[in-house]
Amino acid sequence: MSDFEYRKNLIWSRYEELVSRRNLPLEGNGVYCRYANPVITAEMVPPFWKYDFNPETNPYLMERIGVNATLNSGAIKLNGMYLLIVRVEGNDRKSFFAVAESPNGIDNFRFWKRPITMPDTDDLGTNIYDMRLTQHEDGYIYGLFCVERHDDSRPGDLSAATATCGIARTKDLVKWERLPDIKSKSQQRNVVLHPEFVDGKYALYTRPQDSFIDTGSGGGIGWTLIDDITKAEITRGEQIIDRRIYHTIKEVKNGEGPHPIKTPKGWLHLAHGVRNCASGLRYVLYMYMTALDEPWRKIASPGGYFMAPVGEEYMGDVMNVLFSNGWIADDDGKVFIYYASSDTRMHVATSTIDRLVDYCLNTPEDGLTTSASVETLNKLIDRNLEYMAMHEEPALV
Ligand code: BGC
Ligand code: BMA
Repeated sequence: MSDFEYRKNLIWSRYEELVSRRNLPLEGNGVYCRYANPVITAEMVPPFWKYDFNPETNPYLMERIGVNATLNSGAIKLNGMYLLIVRVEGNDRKSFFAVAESPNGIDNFRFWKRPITMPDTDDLGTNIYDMRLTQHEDGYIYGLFCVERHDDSRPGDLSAATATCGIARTKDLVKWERLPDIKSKSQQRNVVLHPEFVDGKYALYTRPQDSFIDTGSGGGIGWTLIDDITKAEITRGEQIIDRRIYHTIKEVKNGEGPHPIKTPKGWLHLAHGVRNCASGLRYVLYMYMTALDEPWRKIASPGGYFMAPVGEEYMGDVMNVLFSNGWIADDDGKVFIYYASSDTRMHVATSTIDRLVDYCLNTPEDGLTTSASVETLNKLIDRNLEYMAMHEEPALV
């Protein structure tokens, strides 16, 4: 066998092994279960996106186009299939969107043949990423994502950039109609479309920020109503519905993850929170709940993070980051939480609506001081000691 044939077999068998391997749940904390393997990695991108398989034009069978990472994916269930709109980042640091599909939501994810060709607006973006998918009651599936451009008002600074919310809609995730970017007086990186009309209008979760990286005076996750989604403009101001707070997991920044899930007890929200430290920004996931009839009114705010990186999740291109912009709630109440670790790979964790509601309603709030935390802890210890004494379990303590 020629070296070319040998390497070709190796490339395909490694790919097949990865895209068809089973994924098994790990023991969890009762709130959710992680899984043994990531669901999508850069190695699971089809080999024909990377190699030229013609021996005449690529005699050494070298990789021609490299893929750096598969991360921050939007998620949706369509026609019984679990679909992720993956942010695929090339070695050139340009991201693009590509759909990967699985029959069960936890393994066997395979990319469709081609990435999405997203139509541009007149003002060409340099990079697009982090799509939130919303199946809206108007009948369209919307994708809202960040469009990054160089900030030409600062010509001397090559790293000066702007973040704007791009918006496109589709019925099948194949053909996309690009709408004008959302007009907003501040920069916007994490905008999410609420799935229902509110007072007959489209509703957005926003994240006002003073500059490209810093949120500055931007107080947290915002809420606003939009008159016309085909010419979206934030004109009513943004009501801050989940604030950043000193010495919490969302001190420096926060942002809505995927759109909230409707439950009989309220809307379940998944978000990311950021706090700084000597080794850089730490991104974790947290949850909150809002009222069913007033999705902007917070009714539960479990303290601390819901998920933070563990083990190899800490490591990757941007260390110490968990980020989520996709989850799927199944009809039977199961929830698939898709999250990326360290801007490198995609994972899944599973839970149920009932467990997540219980988590939100019964996890103590952050009391904002050490004294309050110890007081909260002592209350749990008291209740447990009393319960255990009554039930003759003293040997345990
Ligand atoms: C990157 C994003 C990152 C943002 C802020 C962008 O250039 O592509 O992944 O979140 O900068 O750091
Ligand atoms: C951002 C996000 C993500 C990324 C994170 C960590 O601000 O929007 O794209 O995962 O930083 O780099």
